[in-house]
This record gives sequence, C-alpha cells and structure tokens, in this order.
Amino acid sequence: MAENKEIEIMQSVYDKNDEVAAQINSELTQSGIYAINVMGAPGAGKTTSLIQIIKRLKDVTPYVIEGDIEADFDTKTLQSLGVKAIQINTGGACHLDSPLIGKAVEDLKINNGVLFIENIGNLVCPAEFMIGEHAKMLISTVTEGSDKPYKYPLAFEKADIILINKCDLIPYLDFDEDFFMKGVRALNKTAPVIKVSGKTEEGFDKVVSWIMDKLNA
Ligand SMILES: Nc1nc2c(ncn2[C@@H]2O[C@H](COP(=O)(O)OP(=O)(O)O)[C@@H](O)[C@H]2O)c(=O)[nH]1
Ligand SMILES: [Mg+2]
Repeated sequence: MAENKEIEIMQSVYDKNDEVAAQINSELTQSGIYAINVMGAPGAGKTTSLIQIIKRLKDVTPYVIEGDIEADFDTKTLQSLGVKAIQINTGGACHLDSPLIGKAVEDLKINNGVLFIENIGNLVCPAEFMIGEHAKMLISTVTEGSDKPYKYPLAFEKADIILINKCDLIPYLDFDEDFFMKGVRALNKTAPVIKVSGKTEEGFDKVVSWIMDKLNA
C-alpha cells in the first residue's frame, strides 16, 4: 500500500514538471532560443566543454544557466569571458527542475540564441526531469570508465548528443571504446558520439557543427 502511494506521488511530480517544461519549451522556441540541457557526472568537464563550444559559436548569442548544489565558480568564470550567465543553487537537490528554469529564464531576459543549461553533476536524476530543453547533451569521460552506459542507461538513452571528454588521457587509461559504444548503441541508435578534449580542444568543431545544424533546422 505504502509503495503504491509513493509511485502515485512521484508520477504527479513528473507530470507537473513536464507540463511546466513544455510551456518553457514553447516560450523559448517563440523567442528564437534553442536550449540544450547539459548533463554529466561531477567534474566530467561540462563547464570546460561549454567554454570550448561558446568560443567557436559565430553569429549566435550564447546564454548559460549554471546549476550547482552550492557555489557560483562556473557562472563567474563564464561571466568573466563575457557570457551572459546566471546561477541556480539547488541547496541540495540533485537535479534542476522546470519551475527553477522558468524563473531563471525570466531573469535572464533572452532572445535569439542558444541557451546552455548546465545541470547538477549527476548521471541519474537530471535524465529524469525535462526542463524545457530542445536537446540533451551528455558528457561522459574516459576517466569514468567504459561501463557507464550499462550502469546509467537512462542518461545515455535520452541523450541527443554524447561527448566522450578527456580523450587526451586515453594513453594513460584502459578505456575500452568498443565496449562503451556497444553499450551506447544498445540504448541509443541515433545520437552522435563525439570524442573531445577540453585540454587539446579536439572534437569541439564537430560539436559546434551539430549545434548549428539544429539551430538552422
Ligand atoms: N585532462 C583533461 N582535464 C579536463 C578536461 N576537461 C575538463 N578537465 C578538467 O576536469 C576538471 C573538471 O572540469 P569542469 O569543466 O569544471 O567539470 P564540470 O564539473 O563537469 O563542470 C577541471 O580540473 C578541468 O580542467 C579534458 O578534456 N582533459
Ligand atoms: Mg561545472
């Protein structure tokens, strides 16, 4: 009985969240904004990748909503590079939800451009909550190991694009790319998987072309 109740409440939390997410998505679309929900484990290189992507964007205004449990280092870093960025601190919650994004979008006052939403570092909960995005970008890394698609399937299943970051470190690790890709493709047949490095900057041109194709579609 208690188990049934918990399921009902969770379902209504998801429904309410998705309703608000759909509204945000439609408002962003009307304002000419393409929104990307950037997900990955803590330290995967979400902020590093955003910096690499943003510096390659031409004639497109980038906006960033930074989600963290506490602190605003990443927002300050982006602002120091001239990027319009705003911080959300969840104070403990392990993912962003659509009411939080609705408020941040209002505060940012944005139109015509691409909005990156750096979600809380976590491979589990962010994949469960839509936040008004048009696409989900998952950043996995060679340092996390090649078994992550098998252990955290939802994040890989839902992703529209997957980056394998920290590829500069491959010579020092035992990352098994074939095993990783087999796991990804069992869950997700279509998302492009792009090897990148925030250190050598390899791969980010391809990521930016994917974003530009989406923006122009
Ligand atoms: N070697 C290496 N280090 C990286 C790479 N990308 C990010 N890092 C480092 O990983 C740490 C976490 O990066 P950050 O972008 O803050 O991760 P986030 O928590 O996902 O936003 C920082 O010390 C980065 O310098 C990479 O491609 N190669
Ligand atoms: Mg970050």
